Amino acid sequence: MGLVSKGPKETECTEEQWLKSLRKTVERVLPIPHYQESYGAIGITQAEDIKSLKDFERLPLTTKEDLRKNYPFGLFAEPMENIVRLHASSGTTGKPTVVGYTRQDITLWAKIVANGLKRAGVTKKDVVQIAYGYGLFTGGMGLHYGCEEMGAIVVPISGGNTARQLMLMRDFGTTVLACTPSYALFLAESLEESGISREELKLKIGIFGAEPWTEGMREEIEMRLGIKAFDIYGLSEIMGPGVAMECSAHQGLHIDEHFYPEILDEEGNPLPVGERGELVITSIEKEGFPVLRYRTKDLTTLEYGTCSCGQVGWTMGRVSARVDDMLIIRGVNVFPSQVEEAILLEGFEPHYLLVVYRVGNLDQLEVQVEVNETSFFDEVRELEGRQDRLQKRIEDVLGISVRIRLVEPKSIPRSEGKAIRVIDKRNKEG
Ligand code: DLL
Repeated sequence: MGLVSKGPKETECTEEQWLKSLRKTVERVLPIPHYQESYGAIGITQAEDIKSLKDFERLPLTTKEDLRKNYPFGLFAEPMENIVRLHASSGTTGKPTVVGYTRQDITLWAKIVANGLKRAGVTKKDVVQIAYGYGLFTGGMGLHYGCEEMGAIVVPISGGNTARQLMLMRDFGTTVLACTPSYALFLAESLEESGISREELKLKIGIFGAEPWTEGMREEIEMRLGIKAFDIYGLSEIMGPGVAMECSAHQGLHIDEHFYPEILDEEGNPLPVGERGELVITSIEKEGFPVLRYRTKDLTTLEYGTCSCGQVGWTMGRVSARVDDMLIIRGVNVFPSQVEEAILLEGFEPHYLLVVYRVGNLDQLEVQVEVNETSFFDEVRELEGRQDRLQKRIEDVLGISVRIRLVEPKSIPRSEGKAIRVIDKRNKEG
């Protein structure tokens, strides 16, 4: 069943409700100099100036750059004495983006995550092993508070230490695993070598997110761990994990009602329901760090309707990529997820690396793909055949020539958090 594509823009009553909530967020941010200045420039000086969703959609977008310019606390809407927690983005260069939560924000976040987990079938009887990193990254703490809110048993193990993860998974009777999909795959691989059998585990649900992953990757993880895998989406600037999450119908990720989503094209114009573009989010009811029309840089689609699980509201498609992740190779747009799909379809495991480099003035793409232990000992001719088929498939999808390099089992570094899929050597080579 697909969702009924009918936006709240068509139903006056829902538009009124959204407007009321959005005006509250506008009211909350207007005392902040950044918003005062940028909204003032288009004649918005009070929340009542926003008379319709159309007016709202004229408000300037907020970018990561705006957050950086106001580093660290310039966009907080509450005095510091009311802030009880800080998190920060995992950016590798420059200043991180910092977000602050009031006590009520933390309570709200926990409720939002708990609701998402319930939709995936998690109950208070579950033992949830949280292998997302704890710390400034929102993954660990976000899931932690959500699980506690619903009364589940939390195992706050954080990321890494894989042998210990598996031992405790068995000894504590873990039923739910929460981590990045790439780490879940690494855990599956390590389990097969650990001497612990799958039958000794009670695992049944996986809560995976924080990085793009494909349907093929889901199938691979579900098969190897014997679980049902659910996609969880979020970003620190908006709140952290839980902004959207899949239910057992797996028909997209339900966006929690505390977030107002839009999809925009590259120029920032609204796209109709169902079209793929950049997700923009406004928070509702957040106190410490409310954010309006935030450009997530995540590419997805939006739909509005009733899911077969009974939930009514916005759903988003799987985030296939970030605008930032798009490689431009010889003028062609390339996303790592396109390569991942092809790799899985040709029966390889999703351990791969895209290496982009330049020979003379020409961009080259090398796709390194691991072979597993079994196929490593296959006839050379058989392996060459698979390599050729993979090359053809990737070239058909991307429309550019690529070089495939099959590499030894376990030679591509495994990730304990967000996987690194691309090495772009072009800039370094000048
Ligand atoms: O990754 C929050 C999170 C933690 C989400 C745990 C889910 C689970 P950041 O470090 O700020 O926050 O990174 C946010 O990660 O803009 C997306 O590009 C990507 N991302 C997050 N969830 C998904 C997902 C956390 N389910 C950035 N699918 C976002 C694809 C995702 N990409």
